[in-house]
Amino acid sequence: MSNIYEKNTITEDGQLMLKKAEKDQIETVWDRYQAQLPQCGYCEMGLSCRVCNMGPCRVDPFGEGPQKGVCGADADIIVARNLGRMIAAGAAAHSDHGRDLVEVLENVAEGNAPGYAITDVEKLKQVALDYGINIDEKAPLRIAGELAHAMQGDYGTRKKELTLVKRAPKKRRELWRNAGIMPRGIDRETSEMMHRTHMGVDNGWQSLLLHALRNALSDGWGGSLIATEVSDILFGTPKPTPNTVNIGVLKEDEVNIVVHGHNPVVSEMILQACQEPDLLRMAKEKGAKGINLAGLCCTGSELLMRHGIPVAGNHLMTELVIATGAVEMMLVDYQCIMPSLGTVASCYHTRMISTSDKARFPGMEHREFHPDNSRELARELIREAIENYEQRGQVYIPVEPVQSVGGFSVEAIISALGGTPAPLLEAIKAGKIRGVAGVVGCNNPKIRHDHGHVTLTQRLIENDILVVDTGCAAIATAKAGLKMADAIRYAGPGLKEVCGALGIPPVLHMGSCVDNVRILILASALADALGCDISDLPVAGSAPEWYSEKAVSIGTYFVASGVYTVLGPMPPITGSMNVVKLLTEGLNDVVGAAFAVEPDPEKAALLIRRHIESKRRALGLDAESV
Ligand code: BF8
Ligand code: SF4
Repeated sequence: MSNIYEKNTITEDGQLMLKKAEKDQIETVWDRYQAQLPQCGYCEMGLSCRVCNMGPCRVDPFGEGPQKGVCGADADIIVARNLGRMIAAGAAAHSDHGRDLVEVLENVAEGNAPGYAITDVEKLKQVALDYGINIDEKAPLRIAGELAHAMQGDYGTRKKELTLVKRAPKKRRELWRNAGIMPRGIDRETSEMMHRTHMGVDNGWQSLLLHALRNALSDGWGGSLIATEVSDILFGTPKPTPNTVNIGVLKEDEVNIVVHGHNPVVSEMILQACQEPDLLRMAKEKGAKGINLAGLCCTGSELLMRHGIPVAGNHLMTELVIATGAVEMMLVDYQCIMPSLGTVASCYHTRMISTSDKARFPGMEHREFHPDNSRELARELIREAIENYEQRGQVYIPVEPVQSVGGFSVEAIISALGGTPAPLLEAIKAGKIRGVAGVVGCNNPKIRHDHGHVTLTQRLIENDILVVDTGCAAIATAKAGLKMADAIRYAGPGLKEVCGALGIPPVLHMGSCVDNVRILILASALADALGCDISDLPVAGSAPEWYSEKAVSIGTYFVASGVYTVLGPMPPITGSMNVVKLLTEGLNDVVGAAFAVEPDPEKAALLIRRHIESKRRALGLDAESV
C-alpha cells in the first residue's frame, strides 16, 4: 500500500475520489476517524456506563481502579446492559422501518396513497394466509387492509408469539420456547430491553443476554421480515435483473439524482417521477440528455433489486459521491446517513433534501413525504433538481461502472433452481457446493473499505461455498466484479459448474439489510427439506466490516436462529470475559450456534470453511477437512 488513499479503500473510485476530496478540502469520515484516535479504551471494552445520573461510571479493566459503578454494577452487568441497548436500538430501527411500510399498506387499502399500489397480489395473499386471514372472494385492497391491521398486532403485546415465526423450522421454534426466548411482540421486546437495562432492574448478565436474543429475534422474525414482505407486496418481489455499480454510474450529461437511506417508500416515488415524460422533456430543455437516478446504501439496493437501478456506492462512499460535483439532488430518508453530508454538499451545487418526519440533518432542506403527498412532492422535487442542473460546475466521474446482476429474492432463487430447493440440496449433498455463507453488513473506517467483504467472499467462492449477500457488503462485491455474468470464473470447480448450469453468479445479491430475513427464509427452506434444524446446516454468516447497532441485532438474530456468525470488528464486550465466553462458546448450548470475531478476512474464511466442513461431517455428507 503506497499511499493513504490505498490504505483507506481497495476501490479505485474511492481512491480517486479521496484525492479529489483532499484537493477540494473536504473533510471525510476517514479524517474524522483519525481525529478521534485513540478512542476511549473503557468504551471500546464496554466498561463505561451512563445509564443514570449517579454516573457516568467506568470499571477499570486492570483491576486497580474502581470495579463497580456507583450503583454497584460490575463489569459483567455493565457490558451486558450496553450490548442489550445496542440490540434494542438496532431492532427498533429495522422494526420502525417495517411499521412505516405497514402504514403505507394501510393507506393504500383506504385509498389515501396515490401512486402506491399492490404490485404482488400473490405475495399479498400468501402473507395474509400466514396471518390466518380468510382471502376467499376478497378484493386485494380489502385483504391489504386486514393484513396491515394484523401486522400492527404483531408490534404490540396481544400475542404470545409473533405470527411469522411459523416460517422457522419446527425444531427451532421448540428450542426458542424451551429457552424462553420466543419473541412475543416487536415493540414489546425492545421496550422490555430498555426497562431491564434501567438502573436497578435486571442485573443478571445471563438473563439480560437471553432477553437480547429474544429482542433480536423480534427484529429478524418480526420487524425486518414485515418490512421485506410488505415492500415486496407494494413494489414487487425481486427477480434477477442486470444493473451497474460504482461512482461511474453518475452521468456527465444527465441530471443526476441520488437516493440514500433505507425505506423504499420514498425512493420508489422518486423513481416514478424520474420516468415521467413531462419531466424528461423538461430535463432535455435544460440541456441534459435525461434524468439519471442512482442509489446509495440500502434504499439503493431496494431499487437495484426490483428495477435494476444503478448503485453509486456503499456507506463510506456517500460523502465522496457528492464530491464528484455531478449530483443535482440527494434525497435521504433515515439510517446510516452521515450528518456531515450537508456540509460536504455546501461546497458543490448539490441540493440536499431530508424526507422523513423522524430524521433531520444539518445543511439539508426538509420536505416531508407522507403517503398522501408522495407522488406530488416527488414530482416537485425532481422539477427542482432539473432546474439545478444549470448550476453545475466542473464534474469529476473518474471510472467506468461495473456490470452486475441482482434481484435474488428467495422466490427468484427457487425459480432459478426450477421451482424447488432440491437441486441446491443435491449440489450440497454431492459436495459440489460445500455450503452457503451470508456475507452482510456495513463499512467501517476501522477496516480498509471493502477489503473485508471482497477478500472473504473471494476465498469462500474459490472454495465452493455459495455466497449470498445484502447491504453494503452486497454493493462491495458487486463493485469488485463478483456479480458479473461471467463471475463464475472466480469460483471453485463445483460452484462454477452449478452456477454455470443455472446461469447465476456465485455471489447472489439478496437485498438491503432488512432483507437479511431472506437469508433466514432460505436457510429454513433448506432445513425443512433436509428435515433438520438451521443449526445443523453447512451454513454460516459474517459481518466483516460492521459498524451499526442494526448489524448487532442482525448478527444476534442469525446466531439465535442457529447460524454461526463471524464478526470483523470486535464489539464492545471485552471488558467482561463472562460475556465474551457466553457469546463465543456458551450460546452453542443454548441455541446451537455462537459468534466468532476475526478482523482478518483470510482467517475468517478459514473459520467459516472449518465450520461448514464440520457441519457436513455431522450430517454424514461426504466431507473433506480444511
Ligand atoms: O442497513 S449495511 S452501513 S446502509 S447498517 Fe448501514 Fe450497515 Fe450499510 Fe443499510 Ni445495513
Ligand atoms: Fe453508574 Fe450504575 Fe448509573 Fe450506570 S447505572 S451510570 S453504573 S450508577
